[in-house]
Amino acid sequence: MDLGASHPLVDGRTSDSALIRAYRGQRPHRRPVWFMRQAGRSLPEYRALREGTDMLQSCLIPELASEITLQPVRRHDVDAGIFFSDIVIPLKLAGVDVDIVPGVGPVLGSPIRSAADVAALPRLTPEALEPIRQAVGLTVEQLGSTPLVGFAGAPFTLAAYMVEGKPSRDHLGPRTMMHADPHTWQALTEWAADASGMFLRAQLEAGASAAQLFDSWAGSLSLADYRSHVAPASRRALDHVRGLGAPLIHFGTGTSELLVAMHDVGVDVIGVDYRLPLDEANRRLGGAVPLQGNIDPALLPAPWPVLERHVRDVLAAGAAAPGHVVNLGHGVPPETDPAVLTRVVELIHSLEP
Ligand code: 1CP
Repeated sequence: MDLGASHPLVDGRTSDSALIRAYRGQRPHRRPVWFMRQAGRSLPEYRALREGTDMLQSCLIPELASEITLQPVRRHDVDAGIFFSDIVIPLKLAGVDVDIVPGVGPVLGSPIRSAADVAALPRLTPEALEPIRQAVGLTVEQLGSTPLVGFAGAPFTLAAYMVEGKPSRDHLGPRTMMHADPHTWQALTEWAADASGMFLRAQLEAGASAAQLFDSWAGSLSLADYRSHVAPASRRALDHVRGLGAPLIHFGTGTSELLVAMHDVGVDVIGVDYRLPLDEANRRLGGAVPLQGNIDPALLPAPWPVLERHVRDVLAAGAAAPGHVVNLGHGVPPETDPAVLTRVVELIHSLEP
């Protein structure tokens, strides 16, 4: 299965963009930049548009999701849009009782604790993903030569919410389950892999030019647990979109010790959080992997000269890698002044690539 002839990567709209060239390990005319969580609460126009519509509902109204995706691209002149959605959308579309509670995050009506709970999970169907395809289609029409990055949650991060039933700090529930009841754990992560894989595939087929797998909470795992109990499911999620020709990015936080294992599941690009300088990440990956990252979000409110020095340091460290896409080391904090993000983009675009 290939992307169709009218796909932006195939018809040439995005294939030569700075973003796609850097993801492919080249050095384009400017250092491309986008920000995780660039759409969302840091933007007044987002808050105005979302007024009165709950989070998951707004992801499923194609016109709304598309407009929210476009807002930061217009405002900041970033080199990519990130599709406005959420990692729990495939669960919602499968029929799982999940909601995003304001100020908390994803909450499940019935957490998954047993083999019977996993067996009772409803299956996601391709038809249920129609609002996602529509939203992506509307968005890429407007984006022109700016690529859209699609995304999904990795099976561990999704399973962490499903077992705990809500956000948690140490993810003890899922980390217990993978050892205490490995069969149930495997069935759960395979379910999550297929849901996320189908969600990724729907976005790529509808016009996204790259896809990022977020394993945001993988940093709570040991390397041994990651390799035995998590990596196989992440590989399975990506198997749904392998060979389409779109660059695949893998990102997590606190994953400095996992970078090689995260690359080994079969991705093109590694996203690095703010804890590890990019030259060291590049060294750990054998100098062979394009990198994305890793401006520390904590420095966004710092005085401009402090932030500017840090951004220049990130660019210098990223010059060591075969390709570098600038991003934050995690998402944009909601209280960020959007004018600062615009200024960071201007700075990066003004510097030698
Ligand atoms: O009311 C609101 O505005 C809700 C806040 C919000 C938003 C804007 C949530 C709830 N999700 C989103 C959108 C979203 N989520 C995007 C698209 C927007 C963009 O990036 O510009 C993306 C890529 C995500 C992905 C996501 N959701 C991740 C992985 C990325 C990361 O930040 O690590 C995770 C872990 C989630 C779960 C989630 N959804 C929402 C919240 C507050 C959380 C985190 C909860 C927790 O701390 O566990």
